Amino acid sequence: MQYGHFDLENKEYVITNPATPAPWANYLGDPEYGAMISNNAAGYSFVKSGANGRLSRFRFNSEMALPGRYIYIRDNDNADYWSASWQPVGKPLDQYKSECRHGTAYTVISAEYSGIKSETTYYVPYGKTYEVWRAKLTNSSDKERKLSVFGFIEFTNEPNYEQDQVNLQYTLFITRTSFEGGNRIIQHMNENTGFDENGYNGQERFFGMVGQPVTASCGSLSDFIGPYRTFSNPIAVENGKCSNVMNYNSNSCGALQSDITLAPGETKEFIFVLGERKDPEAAAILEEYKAAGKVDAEVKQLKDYWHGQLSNFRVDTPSDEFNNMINVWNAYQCFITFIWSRAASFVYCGLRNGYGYRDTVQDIQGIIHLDPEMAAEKIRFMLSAQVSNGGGLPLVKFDHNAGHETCPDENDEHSVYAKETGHPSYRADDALWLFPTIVKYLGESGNKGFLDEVITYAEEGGGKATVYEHLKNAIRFSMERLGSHDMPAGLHADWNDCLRLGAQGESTFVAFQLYYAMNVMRDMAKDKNDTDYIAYLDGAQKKLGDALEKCWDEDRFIRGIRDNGVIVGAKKDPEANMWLNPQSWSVISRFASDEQAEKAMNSVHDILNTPYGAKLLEPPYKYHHFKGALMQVFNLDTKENGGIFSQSQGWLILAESLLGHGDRAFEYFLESSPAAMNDKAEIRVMEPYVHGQFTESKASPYEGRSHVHWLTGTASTVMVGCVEGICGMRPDLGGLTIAPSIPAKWDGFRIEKNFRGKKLNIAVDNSAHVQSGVKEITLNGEKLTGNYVPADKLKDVNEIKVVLG
Ligand code: IFM
Repeated sequence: MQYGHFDLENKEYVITNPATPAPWANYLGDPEYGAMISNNAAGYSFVKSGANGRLSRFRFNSEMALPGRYIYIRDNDNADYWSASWQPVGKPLDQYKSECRHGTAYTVISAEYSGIKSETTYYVPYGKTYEVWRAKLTNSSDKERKLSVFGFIEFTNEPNYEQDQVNLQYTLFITRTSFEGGNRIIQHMNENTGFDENGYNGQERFFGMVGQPVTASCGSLSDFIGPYRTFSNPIAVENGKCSNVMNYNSNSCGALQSDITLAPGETKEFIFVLGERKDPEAAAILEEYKAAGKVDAEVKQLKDYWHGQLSNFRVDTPSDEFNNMINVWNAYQCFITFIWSRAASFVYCGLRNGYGYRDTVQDIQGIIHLDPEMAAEKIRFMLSAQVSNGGGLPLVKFDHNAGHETCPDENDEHSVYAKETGHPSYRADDALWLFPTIVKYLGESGNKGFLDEVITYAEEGGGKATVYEHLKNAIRFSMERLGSHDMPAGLHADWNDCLRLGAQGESTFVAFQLYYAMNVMRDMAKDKNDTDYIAYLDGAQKKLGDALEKCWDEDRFIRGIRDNGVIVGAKKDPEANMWLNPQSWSVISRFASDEQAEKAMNSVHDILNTPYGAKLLEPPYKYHHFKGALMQVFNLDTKENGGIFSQSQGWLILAESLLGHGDRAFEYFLESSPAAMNDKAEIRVMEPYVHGQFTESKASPYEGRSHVHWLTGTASTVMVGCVEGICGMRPDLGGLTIAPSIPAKWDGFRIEKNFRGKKLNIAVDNSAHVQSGVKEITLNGEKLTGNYVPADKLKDVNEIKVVLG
């Protein structure tokens, strides 16, 4: 079943049936002010931190009415009322028509009911720390209409999410609201805690309106909603009268009522603004919105910014799914994960007040082809969260202070760091993610000097070092923690949070990552003429390779070796005998021989593949788990216990592409692509325009259902799989290798790419109908050797013709 469609031209997803199987969300705002909104205007906002800056409420894990940015409309001639989004009032859909356009950092919800059209645009102005809802109401009937319009938001009583939820004996007694200046509710919080230089005390939030006069207001949640009622039938709306009651020692809200008359065909505009500001500033902000055209100009500014970012890489392929995801939604999601990490969504409650090391370093990869310098800033930040022993801080606090942090003492649950973050020890893989990320940045930017930048280590007394030395240290971290089979120890976990191989147990996934890192470092060392280090790497990598060779088990690589020497993922094992990641990473790391690569990837296809992507392992753990196989807690074929872990699909796409298997690479793209589920939305449930963390697989009665929307590493791995893999765009310091791996049935495709300030128009001709293999490349009419475009041959605008065959 289909609830909407992609509008590629406008970079929007358009929901035409509002009764979606779950709230389908969009992100507004930036790190200073975050806001999420569903297709029915549910959602919440926060200032800077989802944990400590919560401005408006949300009910997580709720099947019931959700708080949101609601606008109610009441017909004062017959007392009928509805909302400008289908929910929360939820009028019958044969009478209520609506359309939601989720765009890049804005959402527009239009509706028509009872001869009244409404169109509400929600956004956070670029670079601002408040949000705007602009509602236009039009009388599409042929008689004059008398309406009351109510804007409504449920405030938190306390910016700390947890306190607001649980410490009610405190939080209920620290706020009061007041109505000020004829157009705004001010929520005062802790107001007796001292006066600032302007004579204002405590913290203040505002919810104001311009455009139409405020007839009445309400700052008390219970007065607005009324006892035994919900957002779907607030007493104030039902009665057509906000009570003008403000809260004191109770829950607060912002509700503003405006009574208007609309002549046939007439349109009136309401602009609601919500934010955290002291009253005089709130008044001044509202004043600005009296200027005609301000909202349209701000929305245009947002579109220009985001569309500009997305236009740095554009594909035009025979696949609408590919075009929509790579040009718009996967790209936008990559920016959102880059900005918000795992901080706040409809699933993440915002309590994780920091960046996961591995997650963030991987997230960066998803935007490098779109904005390498934005990526570089975050890479520097993450390098400053690397400890001088080479490991990454498992959780990097949002207020990270490089050179002054505590760090995990291995396996000491009582260390200061463990107490502060809940993470007792290092992960085996964290700092190894720096290699693919930095190598991609160097290639995209051409900024070789980056390796010589000096960056402070995380911990007190850790000193500083060049990026090149940081990377050497990351390798040292793994090399100093080898198990008895000469492979990196699994430590507290590797990429798989649920796999605890132990301080002596060993992980083949990390071993492949280390093998990859050594390849990257060798290239860098050659460039620096660091001959001693090259010799060291040659020896270390040979030994690691010998160890990995022993991990080959007929047609697959094992997943690891436990502390007690027992193999995890042996072919003979009754459960979990086949794991996805070691197979794809054996190829990505360039370790696997051609024969191993073919066999391993065929095993993946035969054993793990499903209509919705490849499972993480098979069979799931049921009877034969061991203590460190934490995934056993999950239902079968769910999450790490045999679910289709979406992040791993990106590596699979990349691995098949590197092997030149365009058909397989694209098969995996399509199986796991949200866009490909657009007409099966009732199965996927989650938004058909964003990736999730995982999809339930065969053993689940809900095979194909996806979970944990938006904030997931899937965004970046799939993006990399598609850009580097399927599109074959592989830049390095000297230029660009072009090696597409596409479905043989494609006649060709086009790419527009901005590369180091130059424009590349790339046309790939596949009239030979092959899956990969470049026969010829011409750059601005000149035939090149091989499939490499040297950067120094590029003009400002370049026509690149690629012939496959
Ligand atoms: O790799 C992890 C990630 O850090 C958090 N989500 C789950 C992944 C797999 O366990």
